[in-house]
Amino acid sequence: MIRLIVLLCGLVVGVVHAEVIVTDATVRLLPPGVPNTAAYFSIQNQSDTSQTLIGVSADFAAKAEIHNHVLVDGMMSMQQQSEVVISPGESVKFSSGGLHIMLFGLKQPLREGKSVVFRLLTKEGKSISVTASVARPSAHSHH
Ligand SMILES: [Cu+2]
Repeated sequence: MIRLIVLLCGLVVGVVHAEVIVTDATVRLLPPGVPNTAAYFSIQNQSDTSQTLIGVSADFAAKAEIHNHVLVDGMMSMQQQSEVVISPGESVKFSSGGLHIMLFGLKQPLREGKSVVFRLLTKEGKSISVTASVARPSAHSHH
């Protein structure tokens, strides 16, 4: 339904179209008292130039960072990423076990079915507002 509305608005506006599109945004619901969580989404660069994610801002958390899972000496660990380049026409998926947005110090408990808003910042000067729905992790997901 949301996509349909966006599509209709696009038709009305005509020439204007979003250059960077974020879809399927979710924030992982964790048991009460767990202060940190992660956000996942797909991001598509429909512009003619590379877009470089360099940061996140989230009012509902004390700190937000771009993270990736990396293998170090046979152990999976998380590392903050200073930038994630998305080439023209390319899509990048942020998902469990890979790239993700790390949210530290939630200021209030997340509620299933609600949504939260954060902003992705790019080196090119874009600030992309993302509305993410709070969802339980699926059975096979791990951080
Ligand atoms: Cu992380």
